[in-house]
Amino acid sequence: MSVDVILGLQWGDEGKGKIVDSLATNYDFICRFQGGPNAGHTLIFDNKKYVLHTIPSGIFRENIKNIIGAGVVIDPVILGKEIANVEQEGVQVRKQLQISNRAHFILPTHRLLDKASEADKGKAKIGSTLKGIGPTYMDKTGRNGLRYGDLFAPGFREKYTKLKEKHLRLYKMYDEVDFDLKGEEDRWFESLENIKDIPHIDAEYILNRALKDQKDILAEGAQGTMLDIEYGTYPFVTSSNTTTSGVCSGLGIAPSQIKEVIGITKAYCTRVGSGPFPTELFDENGQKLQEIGHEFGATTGRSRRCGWLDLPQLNYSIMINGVTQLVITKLDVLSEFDPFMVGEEYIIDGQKTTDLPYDLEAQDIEVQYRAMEGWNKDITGVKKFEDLPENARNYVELIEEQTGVKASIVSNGPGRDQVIQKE
Ligand code: 2SA
Ligand code: MG
Repeated sequence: MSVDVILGLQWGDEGKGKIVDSLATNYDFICRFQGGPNAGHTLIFDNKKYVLHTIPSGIFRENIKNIIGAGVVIDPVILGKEIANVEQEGVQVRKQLQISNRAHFILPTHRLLDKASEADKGKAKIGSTLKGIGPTYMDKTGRNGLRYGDLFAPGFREKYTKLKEKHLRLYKMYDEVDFDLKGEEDRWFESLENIKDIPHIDAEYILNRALKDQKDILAEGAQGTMLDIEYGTYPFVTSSNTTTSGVCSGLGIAPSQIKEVIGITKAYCTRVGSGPFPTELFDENGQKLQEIGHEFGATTGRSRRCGWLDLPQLNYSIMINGVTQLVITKLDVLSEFDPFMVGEEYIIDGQKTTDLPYDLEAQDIEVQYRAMEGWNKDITGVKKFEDLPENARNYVELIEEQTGVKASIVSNGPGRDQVIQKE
């Protein structure tokens, strides 16, 4: 019937996986539309933790089809491992998962180039996850890529070799990095055999026909708005469109099909990798947020930089995505802060503004904060919005007021059931 979107409004790790999992039963299809195994979507239920990188977060719900769309890039080694892990839990992956013929492959040499390019940048490195994301999207837009559907057509090996050889010529530009190409290639081809029987589909037809048949689709974003190739903090971004527009190109559906855009924001901010972050904290509060919030990369284990919520940044993301409802996650992490802060305005060259400059990094930004009273109380067991302490409710209402968007869900812990429906 329509497509709803869930995406991150910050720099990723807003808790999208958990929210997708908890809303999944309302949908017939859950689809990833961009990014690749640089994503780490964490789901916790039955006292177990699962991290998904390429597979959509609806995979643990029966009777839901999970689709990896055209805009996604796939590393067969990582996908093969994910499939094995999920299968161990009794999920019938081969029935529930389908892959677009148009999705591009990450080759071992894409990862080699990612590593060499980051090393070459030295201090100016992006802080990439080293999963080969940038080089793969470069080959896609450069019209050299290898697609999932190619695996089932003649000449796959030849196409692979041609692309690999091009990569090795490019690699000569860089200083050598440590990389076992032979071993990586062997694993890559072995893994192809493991994933080959996942149905490969023309996802654009499947999804558009499903919409005609009154089915509901949820598009699951990866990374966050500030990592969008167009509107993020360029060049410290990922290489895909992480925003609502990426849903249309990444799944082959029209903008008119999109109904709800559910924007996920943490109650504070984090960023992993390099690049500007106006409300970043370098004091004990930053460390405390990191510890209490367990702020470590789900894919690389890197520690995440932490700071207060940034309203100009949040409003920018809401604007770019056309957010219709907010989900505020990790509110429980703030229970131990009194007071805590929220960034309200920037001062750039002596001028107050709530607009994000196009090059956040080039500007000397001073953030004006509002102090918020804490609630000093564990809220992880709260089930109803009315039962939250007054100051916690005040904070949620302040965010709603300052953004003009209502919060539909507040999340107060990592578990599947730790979600408070608000409206
Ligand atoms: P890349 O690998 O080329 O996409 O990296 C480019 C920038 O994008 C950032 N990035 C991310 N930021 C937050 N979370 C991501 N996923 C993992 C997670 C990351 C991890 O869920 O924790 O485990 O470290 C993600 N993926 C990419 C990246 O840090 C670069 O700044
Ligand atoms: Mg993550």
